[in-house]
Amino acid sequence: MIGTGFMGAAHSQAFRVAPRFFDLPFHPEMTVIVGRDAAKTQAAAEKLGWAEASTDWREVVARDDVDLVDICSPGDSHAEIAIAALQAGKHVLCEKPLANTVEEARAMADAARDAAARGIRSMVGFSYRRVPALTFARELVQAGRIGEVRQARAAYLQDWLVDENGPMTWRLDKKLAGSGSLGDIGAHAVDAVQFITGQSVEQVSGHLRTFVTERPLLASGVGLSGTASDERGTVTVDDAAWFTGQLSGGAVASFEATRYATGRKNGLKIEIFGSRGAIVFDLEKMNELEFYDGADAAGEQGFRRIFVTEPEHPYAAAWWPTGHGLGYEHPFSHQVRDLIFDIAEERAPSPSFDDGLQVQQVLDAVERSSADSARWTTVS
Ligand code: SOE
Repeated sequence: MIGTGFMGAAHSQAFRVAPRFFDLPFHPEMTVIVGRDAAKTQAAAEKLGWAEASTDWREVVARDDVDLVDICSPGDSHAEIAIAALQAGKHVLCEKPLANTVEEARAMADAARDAAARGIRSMVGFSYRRVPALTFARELVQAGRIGEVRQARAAYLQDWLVDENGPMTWRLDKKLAGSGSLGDIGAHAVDAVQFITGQSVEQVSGHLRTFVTERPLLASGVGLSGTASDERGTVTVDDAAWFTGQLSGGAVASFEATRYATGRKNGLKIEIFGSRGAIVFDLEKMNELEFYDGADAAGEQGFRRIFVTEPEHPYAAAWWPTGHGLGYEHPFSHQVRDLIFDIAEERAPSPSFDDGLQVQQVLDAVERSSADSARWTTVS
């Protein structure tokens, strides 16, 4: 495990828990976690369940007793670590967005394809694909239950940056994070729409905006919960991104991503409208899916709320009795489950690094469009 922060903790939980709920072909052994600070990494190893701690990722990805490397560090380190791990013959799981730039993402996708020829697997961590209600939405749409998809709306809204005196975090530094709301959460919106509809974003018209351009530097602690110093730093990423897109199958889409939507905590709302029905998903109600079936009798039509907690639903049977819902952390376990099966059954995991590259190209097109008065820009 590379990284001891938010995602390092979420992915560690998944490796601890997945084998206890799913019958897996291999049992993951949590060998070593890597961070920059020796004492903090040792504490993280103990807390998160890793046998050892290290501050040297190069030494770790070369170890014979490491088969899988999970990259949860900030985006500026993804490419170097992933490529080294793949070349050392390790399977790789890498957090989204795949990289900070298209060039890095392309190098990673090339390395992943070379490694795949040697039986080495790689996956990018768009975990929300594995929220049961979202996976189920894709099943309905792909089975033609809403007919031909014409319109998609996706808004990923959070509010954790609303306080303009909240201290800087690495997520506000373009060098470390690549972009702001766009890559951190807009990437999820893009991936989810493409995953559900099976159509890819081909053209975009985008706007990016930074509301708070300077913040106090961090004196101690981590991120926004840390304490602010008297010195100030410059925010170099977007605070909000909004864009429209044309999809490969002829549908149109709109996307919003912001960490300034006061009152919205972790709302990823996705609406897909087709010629015969519609679906609505909201991450703040992640065990539910709304489904409008145009095949219902005329006087009985309306959105029905499906509680996606039944054994018939994706992943749900492994967990709790019917009706007992799941939370933010469960999709990470589903990710681990699927990756381990892919490795054991010698299958290409999904989403692949090529999928991660394609999302990166969408993000890049939005940035180019925004810099050019929102001109229609081809994803390339
Ligand atoms: C991870 O999947 C992730 O995108 C984080 O990187 C975001 O910061 C979080 O808000 C949503 O989940």
